[in-house]
Amino acid sequence: MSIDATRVPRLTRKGVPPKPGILHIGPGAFFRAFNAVYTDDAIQSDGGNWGIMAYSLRSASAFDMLDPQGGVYTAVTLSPEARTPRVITSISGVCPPGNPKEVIGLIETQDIRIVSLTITEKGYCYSAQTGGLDLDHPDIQADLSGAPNEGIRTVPGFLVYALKHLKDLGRQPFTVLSCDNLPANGRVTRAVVEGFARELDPALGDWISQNVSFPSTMVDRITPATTLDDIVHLADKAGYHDPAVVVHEPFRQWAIEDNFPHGRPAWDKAGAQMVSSVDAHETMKLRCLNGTHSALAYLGYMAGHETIADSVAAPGFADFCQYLWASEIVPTVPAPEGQDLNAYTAALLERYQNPSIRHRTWQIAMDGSQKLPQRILATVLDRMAEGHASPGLSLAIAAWMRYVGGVDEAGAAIDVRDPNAARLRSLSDSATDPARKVAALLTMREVFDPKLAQSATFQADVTSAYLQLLHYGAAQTVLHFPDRAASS
Ligand code: CS2
Repeated sequence: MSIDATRVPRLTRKGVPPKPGILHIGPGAFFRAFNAVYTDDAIQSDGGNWGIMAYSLRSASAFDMLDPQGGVYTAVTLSPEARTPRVITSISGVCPPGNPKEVIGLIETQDIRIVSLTITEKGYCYSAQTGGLDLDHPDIQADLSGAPNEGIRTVPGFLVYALKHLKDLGRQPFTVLSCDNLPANGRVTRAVVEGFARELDPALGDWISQNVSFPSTMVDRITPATTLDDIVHLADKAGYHDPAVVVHEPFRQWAIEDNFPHGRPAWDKAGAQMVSSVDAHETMKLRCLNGTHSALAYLGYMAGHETIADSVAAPGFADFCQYLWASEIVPTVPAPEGQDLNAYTAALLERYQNPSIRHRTWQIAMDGSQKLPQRILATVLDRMAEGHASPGLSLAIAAWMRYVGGVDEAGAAIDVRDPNAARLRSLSDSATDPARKVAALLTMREVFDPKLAQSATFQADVTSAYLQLLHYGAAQTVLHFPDRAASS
């Protein structure tokens, strides 16, 4: 399928873009389906110079798609019944990738007051082991040794060079707003930014610590990668070509710590919850949604399902999900004020079942080594501290171990995308005996807390789940859960 450019014209901006106040790093599909939509709503309801300059340190794809359209694009809401397109105009402009010096200059001249981020877990170069910046990361080492005009590879490096520039000019800093699925994402961002700054110049580290605000946020909207089909559908329906179109579910939730010394858009008028702490929202969302998403991604992929909707439609998978929430996850989650967790998880299952959302298990399976700790292992650890086993989550972990082994149940190769893919594969290949494979993978310190890695019962639970997956396959193991888990 391809687009006939003579048949439909390209989407272009009509009217003047909003004056910018935000620089957003990581202008991928999630940002376009979430941050830019909330900001569009906020500008429409309350005005303000809060347009967004979009920027990627390295990737040209957003620039190539959005720049010819003057930054405008279409966000399509996919409900089970309808596809509803809406043109989003909150992006003021798109910076070409690279050119960090120019972008830092733009922060100064355009009076950018917020730099927001959707850079995925690995973009932070955070080490959970040290609770700070991963100083062994080769890109961090490169950024620490180079000047900004020689190219910046990491977001912590970019933020520090930008803040240093403002400090040197005697200007006020910007607020840094992390919008990634990490617990305490503001505190993590502060830790890596201050860590980088202190390596460069301790006084800069102190200035950032005293002057820069890093509110934490909880973000939620299911946004599968755009497909060619989505682009064609839109061209047929709306009569224009928009390669930057994004598709997303109707649901959205944004909880934000209200700590913006230099102002912010009226995101509250767009439905965002401005709160004093997002910790409870974040734990709820990471464990209930992302935890089961990852469980469904590995088990669903191994069972041969392409999407989350296909997985939860298969026998036993929805029951397995319900079991995970009711018996293992929700008991560890403190409810945010005014939130009923049973209603929350019931709504989650409906969101997963939305047949219009074709969210690939392979997409969610990416970067598991960066996701498992906060999505699944933190829950297992909390349960262990109370003396409880987690057979369902152990099955999800075993499915991840099967997945990173790189071969599916039909013997075909899996395209494992993970910054640690090579190490995971070699740990998996280091033994033929399944119990030894599990033991080898448990030595990944970036993934498994020593309390888990050294727990004989946890290791036995994961090994027994791994053996079941090996002998019966994922579809049968899920279908007969928890009977087989109890009998093994
Ligand atoms: C998903 C998330 O890709 C993934 O890992 O679990 O992107 C998920 O769809 C969002 O967090 C939903 O808000």
